[in-house]
Amino acid sequence: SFSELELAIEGMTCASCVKRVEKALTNVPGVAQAQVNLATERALVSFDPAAAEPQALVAAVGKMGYEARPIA
Ligand code: 9UX
Repeated sequence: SFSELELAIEGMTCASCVKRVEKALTNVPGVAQAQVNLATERALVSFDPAAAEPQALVAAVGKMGYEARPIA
């Protein structure tokens, strides 16, 4: 079954940033879904924990030029 991880994302300033972060996250193998909220600067990611490490999600966002930090 899937796990959910919430990320705090720093550096997003427009709707295109949101799309870029969502795409970066959904392109990580094992990620089923990623929803990014610009107003709250958070991402909610649904992923297969056997296929994707939380650190890979953080790294994928970082590679796009934003900073991600897991919450709880
Ligand atoms: Mo919007 Mo985000 O023009 O890096 S894409 S600011």
